[in-house]
Amino acid sequence: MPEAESVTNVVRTGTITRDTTETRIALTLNLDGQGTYQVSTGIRFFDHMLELFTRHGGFDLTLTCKGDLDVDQHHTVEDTGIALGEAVLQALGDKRGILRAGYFVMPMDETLAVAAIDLSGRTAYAVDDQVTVPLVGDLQTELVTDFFEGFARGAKSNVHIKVLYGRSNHHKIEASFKAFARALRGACSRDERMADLLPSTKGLL
Ligand SMILES: [Mn+2]
Repeated sequence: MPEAESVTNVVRTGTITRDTTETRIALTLNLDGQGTYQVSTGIRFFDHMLELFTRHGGFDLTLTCKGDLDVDQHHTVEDTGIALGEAVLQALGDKRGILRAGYFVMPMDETLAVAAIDLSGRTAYAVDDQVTVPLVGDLQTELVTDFFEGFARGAKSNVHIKVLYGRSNHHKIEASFKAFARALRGACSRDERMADLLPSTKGLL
């Protein structure tokens, strides 16, 4: 029997250009990458989070965001989340043959974070990062929730993040992004046994 044309070797990428009066974003995400990145948002700690997201997810990411940081960081962080989610959605196409849902429990020294993702076609999010300070590095920490909300909207997905315990606020945010990356990596993974099937009984995702 001739070997069927397989989608399993196809590299899945999404490219998003998103221009508004608040942010200008250019982004290419490869879900089947090597963890390489070139990220510039103007917020160094946020870059750090997106870089380790890329490495832990096994993705490749090039991203520039020129946002209205003279207002504050809100638009930059939220819109980056939306664009990243849109890139995932684009890269996954009709979502046939993926695991669809994923979770990860990520320690970082004294901190433990849990992430769970369902690429369900529906938007919902719950974020409890236990952060107790307004700034970590140069990042306004309340925007961590806005990032994950933006991603959930862009990817039409359910995103749940919870830090169970920890002391360092840096670690709480970092463990959240690492758990998120690895949960997403799992959700996007190919399901070899059900390679041609949509992972839903509804017939649409
Ligand atoms: Mn760090």
